[in-house]
Amino acid sequence: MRSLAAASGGTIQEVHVQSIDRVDAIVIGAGMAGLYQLYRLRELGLSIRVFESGGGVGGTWYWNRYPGARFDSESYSYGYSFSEELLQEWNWSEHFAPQPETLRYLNFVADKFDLRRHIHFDSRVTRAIFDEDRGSWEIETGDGRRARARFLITAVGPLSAPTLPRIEGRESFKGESYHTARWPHEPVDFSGKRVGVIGTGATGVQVIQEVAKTAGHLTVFQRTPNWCAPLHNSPIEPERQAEIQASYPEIFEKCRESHGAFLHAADPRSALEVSAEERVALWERLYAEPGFGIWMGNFSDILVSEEANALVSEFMRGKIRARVRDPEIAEKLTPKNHGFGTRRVPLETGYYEVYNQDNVLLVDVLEAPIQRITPDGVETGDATYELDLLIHATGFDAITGAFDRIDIRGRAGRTLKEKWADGPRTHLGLQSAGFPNLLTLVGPHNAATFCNIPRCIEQNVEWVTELLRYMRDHQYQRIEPTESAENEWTKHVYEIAALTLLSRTDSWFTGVNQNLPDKKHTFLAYAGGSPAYRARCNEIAAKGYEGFVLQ
Ligand code: NA7
Repeated sequence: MRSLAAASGGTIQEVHVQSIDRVDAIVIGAGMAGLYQLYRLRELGLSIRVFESGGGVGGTWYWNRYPGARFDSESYSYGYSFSEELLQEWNWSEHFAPQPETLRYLNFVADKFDLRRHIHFDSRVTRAIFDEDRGSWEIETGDGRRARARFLITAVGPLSAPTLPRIEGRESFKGESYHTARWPHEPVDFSGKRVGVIGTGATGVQVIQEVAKTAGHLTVFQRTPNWCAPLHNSPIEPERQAEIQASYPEIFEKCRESHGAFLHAADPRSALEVSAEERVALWERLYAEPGFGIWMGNFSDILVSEEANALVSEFMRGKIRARVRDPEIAEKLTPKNHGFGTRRVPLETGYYEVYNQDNVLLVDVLEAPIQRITPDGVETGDATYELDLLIHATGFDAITGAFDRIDIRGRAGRTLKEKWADGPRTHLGLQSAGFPNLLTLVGPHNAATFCNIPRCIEQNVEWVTELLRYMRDHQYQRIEPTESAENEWTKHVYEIAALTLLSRTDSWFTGVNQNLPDKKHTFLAYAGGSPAYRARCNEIAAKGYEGFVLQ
């Protein structure tokens, strides 16, 4: 294999349009997964080229620059764990860091490990074709680059393909208008403006509570209310910083043992086996604690038993009523069609209190659906809302969307989009039959999709790296799962999902996005938990990659 620099005749920027770079592995995406995969494969001695559609590293943290964007994971449980030096060098300023800090962190990582020189920025991969004769992948990008490699590794992110609302007249709005995941790099000023926000998912909640601070007037267009819980963020004091830096092994061990790789492990008891007083005591404690404890550290059956779930939902309903002054608004903010935790729980800081402000109006678009967007604002069935600025916090074509936006063709020219039209089919969420040497980090049906993502990213990347090492050592050129292993894994994913209330609730986990009427409703994540997933991946590797054909 020729090296990157040799293949391009100099620096990466000098690569000529249409020249084909030949490397060992192509990675799509320079977010958390892509950067770490690049680091590991380079360490293995492979030549790698990364293609990134953004103008810099960071993925999610590059794109999602909207005001209020921040971690819902404890900062120190979110950073990479692979480098002790990095852990000791980097100080998080807050327990739940804001987006600019995370982006700075990822830039720091890219510089520290000298990763940038392998990355093409502003370069979106549009096609990836498997060449059966050569046994390699060839990709093309929107900016006219071509590259060929034996391995194609996607690090495209589960929530990276934004979706705008399917509402008549959307393009006609004459004020400023942004999707939260395509936020401008320059600051946006809300002061004195009439701002509208469509969407009340985890993103909407973060942006609403921030915009409400300065907007002249804010109108929130809510379709489905979500069960939100307090984040309880705070700065990290110097003494705490020292403690954190001394206890990284314990922090990561705790994450490794918990279902979602968070610092919050479920209480093993059933909510139904304890007294009402004990239940409420735990819930009050979790509600008062920072982070996802109320979701991840709750009784073990709140996401599997309707009865347990109804109890915790009632507790959360009480909290909304206590925080929102107007009982009618409190009622509108209370979810009716799903129980607590069955969709992604938005963490908030004063979100409910926003609706006590005089400059904020909640419009329930279930009651009066949005009819159209006009040059001046939004029209619902019964009113017109004039706006200067409209924010779409309308989510993503989750988990499979970023794959569908690339024309990926495997053996016999079959597209991945066609193959996954009725739902993804994979082995371990890492490979799909008919697509040799394509490895999908944080892909559908991979535990990383329901996880404190960096923890699962590290597991995915390390597994892939060991696979490529194994293949090199044993002189294998090609890997592909068997149909039967794929069928078995897919069946397992659905069986596990069926045990949980998540699979019975419309959300991005189940592929429901009303702006994508053709998207198949199925279960896209893996709900069996990261410890079980990791054990299965390790077992398969230990058996010489059982369920995969190596040639
Ligand atoms: P989500 O959770 O998919 O939320 C999107 C929101 O936008 C949700 O409230 C939707 O209501 C709403 N939406 C979308 N289209 C419309 C239209 N046409 N009219 C009214 N309301 C609409 O995306 P987020 O970005 O908030 O969060 C995604 C993940 O990113 C999050 O879970 C974190 O893990 C990070 P609906 O629920 O469909 O009624």
